[in-house]
Amino acid sequence: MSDRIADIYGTRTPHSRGTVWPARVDQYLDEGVREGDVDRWVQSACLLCSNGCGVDIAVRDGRMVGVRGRATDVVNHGRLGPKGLYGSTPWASAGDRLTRPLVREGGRLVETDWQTAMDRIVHRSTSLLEEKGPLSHGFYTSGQLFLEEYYALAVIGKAGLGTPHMDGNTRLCTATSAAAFKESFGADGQPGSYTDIEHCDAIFLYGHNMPETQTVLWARILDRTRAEDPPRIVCVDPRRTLVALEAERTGGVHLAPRAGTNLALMNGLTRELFANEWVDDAWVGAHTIGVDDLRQVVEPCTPEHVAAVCGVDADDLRRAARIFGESDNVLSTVLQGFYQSHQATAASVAVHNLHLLRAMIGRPGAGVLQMNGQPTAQNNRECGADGDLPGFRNWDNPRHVQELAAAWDVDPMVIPHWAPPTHAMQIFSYVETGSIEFLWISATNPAVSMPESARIRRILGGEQCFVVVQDLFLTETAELADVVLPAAGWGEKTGCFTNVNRTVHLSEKAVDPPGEARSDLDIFVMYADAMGFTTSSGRPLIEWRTPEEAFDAWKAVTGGRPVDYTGLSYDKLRGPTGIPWPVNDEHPDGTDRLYADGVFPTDTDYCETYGHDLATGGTVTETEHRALRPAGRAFLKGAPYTPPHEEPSADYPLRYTTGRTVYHFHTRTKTGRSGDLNRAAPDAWVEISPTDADDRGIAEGDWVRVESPRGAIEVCARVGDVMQGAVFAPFHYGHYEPSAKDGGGGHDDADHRLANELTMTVWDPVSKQPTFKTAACQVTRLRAGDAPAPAPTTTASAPAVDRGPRRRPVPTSGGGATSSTVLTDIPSYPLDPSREDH
Ligand SMILES: Nc1nc2c(c(=O)[nH]1)N[C@H]1C(S)=C(S)[C@@H](COP(=O)(O)OP(=O)(O)OC[C@H]3O[C@@H](n4cnc5c(=O)[nH]c(N)nc54)[C@H](O)[C@@H]3O)O[C@H]1N2
Ligand SMILES: Nc1nc2c(c(=O)[nH]1)N[C@H]1C(S)=C(S)[C@@H](COP(=O)(O)OP(=O)(O)OC[C@H]3O[C@@H](n4cnc5c(=O)[nH]c(N)nc54)[C@H](O)[C@@H]3O)O[C@H]1N2
Ligand code: SF4
Ligand SMILES: [Mo]
Repeated sequence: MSDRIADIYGTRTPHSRGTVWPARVDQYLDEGVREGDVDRWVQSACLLCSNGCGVDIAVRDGRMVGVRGRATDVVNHGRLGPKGLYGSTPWASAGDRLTRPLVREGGRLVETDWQTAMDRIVHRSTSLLEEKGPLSHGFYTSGQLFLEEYYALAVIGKAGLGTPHMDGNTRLCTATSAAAFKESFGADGQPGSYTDIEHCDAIFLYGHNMPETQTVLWARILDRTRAEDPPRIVCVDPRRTLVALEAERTGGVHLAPRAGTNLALMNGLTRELFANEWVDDAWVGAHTIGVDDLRQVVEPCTPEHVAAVCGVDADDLRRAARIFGESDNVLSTVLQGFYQSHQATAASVAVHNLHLLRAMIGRPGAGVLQMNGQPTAQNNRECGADGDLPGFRNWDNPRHVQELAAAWDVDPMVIPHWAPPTHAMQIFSYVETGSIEFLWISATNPAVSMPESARIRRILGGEQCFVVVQDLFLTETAELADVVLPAAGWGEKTGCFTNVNRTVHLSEKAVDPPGEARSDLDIFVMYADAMGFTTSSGRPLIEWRTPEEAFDAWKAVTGGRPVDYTGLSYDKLRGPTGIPWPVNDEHPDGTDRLYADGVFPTDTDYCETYGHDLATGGTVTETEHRALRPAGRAFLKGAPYTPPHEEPSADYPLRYTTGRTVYHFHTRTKTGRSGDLNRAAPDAWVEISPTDADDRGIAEGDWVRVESPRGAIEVCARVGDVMQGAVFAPFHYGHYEPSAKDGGGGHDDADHRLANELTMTVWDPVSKQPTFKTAACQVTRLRAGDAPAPAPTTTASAPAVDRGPRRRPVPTSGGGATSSTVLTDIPSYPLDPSREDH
């Protein structure tokens, strides 16, 4: 029995380079439940981050009572992390689940039946369509539904209504990942594989706190860095995260740039590759376009220049560049420290540039993981409920639109393609100004998660728009809705999802949803039926009724596209492991790594976008694209660094940045209902450097006020390992307060701790991803606290004074987590051990 709150990664299973990561099966069962009590185990994958670990759900008496990692799954080889173990199931039987629809009556939300709730939605929808047309409708969905659900929503929006105003919280999450792929390689699609960890010489983590946000992937890395011949780690993060500690341990480098200066740093690294002749000229000449322009853009960015802009040491930058330049195989991972900054796409594309310049793509150990965050963000991007066209089709290419029109049997003119799809930030502006009057929000909690919270509350709470919210709980957002629909969650419905390295899993229904809650697929189909959407030949637009029928419909539109699912089926996915797409006649067992042949989907007739200018977001036209004759070559694209939208000033002298802790998932609707996790991180805090704390007379645990030009929070201070001048706040804490049973209930001031009160309504010009990582702020001391800040000490949030092992034994009260190591070879995908890349 191990306490996986304190021991986040579990026991090490070190192994040598090039060998298969040993399996270790992690399991959690509710208090009082023993293995023999479990009625059945149901196949699924963990839905608490993009890693998508293979998992079986324990069912007893019709309830989910625990989880067990799947030893045979290529993603996790049996392991689970703290969220997956403790947070996957307790929320499902929480007493405050939504069980009936709610409608607003006389200002209050009251329970009603489905018929009444759906009638209201359909009535508003039809009358707005008649009066104002489809542009009155907006949809804001998620990165946490299933593929089948996104696809249904995409068909409804694009072929039923014909509105371009559809997006997901994926815009806040991985829009930059998709945008960066499209700019460099012509289409979305993760080039790398987790198996690169087993082969690489160095791992660069850019703005990615993997030890807290993909714990199982980090355990996989630790099993290499703690074995012989370890890869060196390079960390790019203004905080001294566990990644930074591992960089120090392995002889790598921790580069701590000032928040908001990523592109300057990347341009410096790129310049070093040119200056030291670490570029593979022959490969670059054959497989890329744009090297001369890139060389020019980065030329001014000497290490000394970068040092001045970013606040890093010039020699540290040189050392990091040398590691990249002299290693045979580098794996790079990128996440929110890059995506949620200004110039997000340019900085993320710069990571691709480094790999392309050194021909480090498509072979074992040399890969890029533009990470996802949410478990099913990838599916939304594939299916197009985020505004993209399904199957990575190009909205600007009439032939691609025609393909969909034929598949759906609708007039191509119904499918919005006359202008770029509307991104989430713009959708909310249209709601604010009244041109969107019907907004349907599913599986996301924007009142907590979108920037500039006061504005979001005003927009959703106003009279100008009819708001539908579809959720498991009465969230901060649902409280503002006109109609609230109770949804079935993970384990209560069947569907597929695809993790960050393209691995598709089937998640089977294990138990019935509570009360009258229904799956999101059923709800969307119910709406389509009630609206009477039909095809050109008069048939119902959506004829499928089951998830599997929806999956088969989806498969049919992926043929011939990069995201090819044609060789997959529910049956195949019931096998030992998830399977990475493309899966087709050519690759019947899936594809571990893309671009092994150095051919990229950039052909003008095939690509997902003609591209953009990275500095301004200006679009490249079809004619311009064709003139470049990309024909399968990747694009090297650069842009000069410009400062963030808001820099420190006399009134707001510090840099405000935000992010996560290992123990909570987003707005805590699930993890806040796990006593184990909640007690490990019960309340908000803010991290400040020892120097900045001293200047303000702030001691550990003191109450402070953190203020930006847009708002303020009052929380306890953790004097921590952030770089001087930076302030870090976790964004998990809205006004939801867990029950006393789960260690909550003590907060009388919960409205003043929401990190997004301070953030800005600004976004990247290419990906349109909003900036959560830079703003200016001031911190002032309010009063002494009565204890250290409620921040974990096991992670990047540890106190600055604590330079020893980071560990706070937080006793787990519930059942327990167990691990058993089975040091046998387990299948790595594809299941052919003779392939040298496994
Ligand atoms: N425990 C947990 N895990 C999660 C989630 C969760 O809520 N909780 N959410 C999932 C989701 S949806 C996502 S998107 C991922 C996010 O995963 P991550 O991106 O790893 O998490 P963040 O904490 O948002 O940001 C990562 C790091 O960016 C750094 N940073 C801040 N500003 C800058 C900057 O200007 N430059 C650089 N280089 N770094 C900067 C922060 O110090 C932070 O350590 O996590 C996924 N996994
Ligand atoms: N300041 C700051 N803000 C941020 C970030 C940051 O780093 N800093 N990160 C951003 C990122 S990357 C992300 S991904 C977002 C996340 O922000 P949100 O998407 O708002 O966060 P969640 O709490 O995951 O919200 C998901 C909602 O869906 C519900 N839900 C779960 N499963 C289902 C289901 O099957 N059906 C339905 N209908 N509902 C379901 C949950 O109860 C929950 O209310 O936050 C963003 N906001
Ligand atoms: S790493 Fe992510 S997918 Fe795996 S168990 Fe943890 S939260 Fe779940
Ligand atoms: Mo995310």
